[in-house]
Amino acid sequence: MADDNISVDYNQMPPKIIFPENFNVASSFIDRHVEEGRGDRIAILGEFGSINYNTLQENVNKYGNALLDLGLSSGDRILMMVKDCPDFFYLFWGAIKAGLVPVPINTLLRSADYQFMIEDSGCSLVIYSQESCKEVRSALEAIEGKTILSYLIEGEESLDVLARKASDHLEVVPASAEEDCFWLYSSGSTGRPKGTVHSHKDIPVTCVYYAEGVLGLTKEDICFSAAKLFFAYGLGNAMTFPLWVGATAILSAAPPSPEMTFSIIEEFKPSIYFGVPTLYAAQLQALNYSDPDLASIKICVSAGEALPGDIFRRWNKKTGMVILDGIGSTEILHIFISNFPDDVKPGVSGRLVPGYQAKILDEKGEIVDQGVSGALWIKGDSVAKYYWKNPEKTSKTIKNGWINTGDTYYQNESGYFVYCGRNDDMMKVGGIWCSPFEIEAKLIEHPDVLEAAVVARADGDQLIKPEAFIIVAEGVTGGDELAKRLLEHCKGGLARYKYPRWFNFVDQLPKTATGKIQRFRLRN
Ligand code: 3UK
Repeated sequence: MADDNISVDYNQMPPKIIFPENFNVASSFIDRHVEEGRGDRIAILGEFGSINYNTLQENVNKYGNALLDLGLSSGDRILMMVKDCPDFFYLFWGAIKAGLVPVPINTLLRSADYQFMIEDSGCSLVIYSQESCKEVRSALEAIEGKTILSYLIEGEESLDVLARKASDHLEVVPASAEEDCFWLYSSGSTGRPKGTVHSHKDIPVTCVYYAEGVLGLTKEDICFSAAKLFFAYGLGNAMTFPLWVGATAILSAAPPSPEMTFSIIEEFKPSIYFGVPTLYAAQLQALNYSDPDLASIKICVSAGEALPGDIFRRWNKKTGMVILDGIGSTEILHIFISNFPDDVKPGVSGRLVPGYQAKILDEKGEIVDQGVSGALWIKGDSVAKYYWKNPEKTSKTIKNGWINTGDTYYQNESGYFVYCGRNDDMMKVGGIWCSPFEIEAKLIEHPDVLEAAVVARADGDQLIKPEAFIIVAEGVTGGDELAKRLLEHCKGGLARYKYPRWFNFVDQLPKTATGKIQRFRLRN
């Protein structure tokens, strides 16, 4: 067995990870703990109780067998619109162990988004939670000429029912470190989401470089992520990181809110808490009238969007804790530039995580001088191999192992990386992508709207939200009444977080000579 297992030489800097020739990542994250005698330790914790590593392995095997019993074969994709629950683990790892490719999908999307992803991925199976049932079913119904196999994850006639009847013995399907393992969909400002294909090795790389290297995670830790498992951020925080070191993950399907996070922290006592800036801001407000016991937390992490220095300082004053801001991406899988427990600076993304390389380029593709901003490119062993069915985008974004993050950065005089915004018009709202084009398209659908432009605007907490500038149709008057109707219209067809927080009615929009809206001129 020993030669089949991954080994890490921690004496080297960055640690050197040695993959056996035959490597399926499910062996290291599921089976290894049972084989090494940690089967009785708790892997998952929540309202549903606690699940140890023995039970985890047993269920992973059952789910893997249930998938194979459905007739799926090597390399088949399984889309997962699954809320945070133990079955997410069973399905994800059962698929990988059986040689199938799981694709976790944002559970907050709408049927048109799901329809695109189902068709684009050419998936063989869709598994969804009850909460996503309506949107997923209407997406499946809209697909013509092909019936895609689909199951609820739990309940009557669900995958869970099939799994309970399946064998709990499953041989791991041989794979290799470089082979396709799982995908995540990443958003673009124009165009459609892109299937980002990750290899087996990418998961352990993020665990060794960031979870162990920066956070110093050990098997004694209890991880709690407010970001859900379908984000690369949550997938690492609440699943792959704890499963790598044999630690415990807390799961909750409830939407993150200050009350939800505080009650989980008090009940389950995590040692590491992973949040996003908007939630830290909301928690700070809630701390004005509540006094939860946060004493179990050793480390607070923030990612998904830039953490304003002010939120860092207020959190520190109120709780006595620092927040480690770090930037990660779906393509790089997790955080590659970060603050460190012994080196924290408010308002900067931090230093390179050992194992990754960075370069900042000007428009000509030349490396800029220190202090000058440019496009941030990253190289490292967790970078996605390619975008599914998108060779053009792949060759533009990933070059010789280097990937263009799409972010503008400079390195300050002390060598810290400072975030200056995106190179495109995309914005992050509560850590989730939001395309101005998509909101504009929705607004323009409304008969009272002639033209619309949506830009990012910082609210009172210095957090980004969409703001709309609208030219009304002839004979229509702009104002609060219309704003209210447009708000309802947006909420009707877009994911919950994608609606303008401010409406401005204007006579003109700034345009280039070629008629492109100059969004940067609308930002203030
Ligand atoms: C932005 C940040 C400034 C930045 C992610 C941690 O967010 C994650 O992945 P996504 O693919 O988005 C990537 C983009 O989001 N961003 C993320 N973190 C920060 N900007 N400061 C930050 N700390 O534009 C980046 O290119 O959704 C975060 C771990 C894994 C992830 N996938």
